[in-house]
Amino acid sequence: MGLAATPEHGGGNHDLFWHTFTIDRPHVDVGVPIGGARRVRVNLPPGRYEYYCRVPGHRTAGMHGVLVVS
Ligand SMILES: [Cu+2]
Repeated sequence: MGLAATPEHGGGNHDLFWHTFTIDRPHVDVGVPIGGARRVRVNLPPGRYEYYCRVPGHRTAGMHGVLVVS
């Protein structure tokens, strides 16, 4: 199945720093520049995938979540 996910916490990146949309397994790692947005298409089997921003400090600041594919 196809799944389109927009990285960076739901919209364009309006912060003063870049972010990433990262999943460890399977490996997904998309950088989101300042003022930009990226769209990534990945094929994932049903399950739960933890995603996060790998910029130091961002994950602990709350930039993470769970992607559920059904
Ligand atoms: Cu971030």
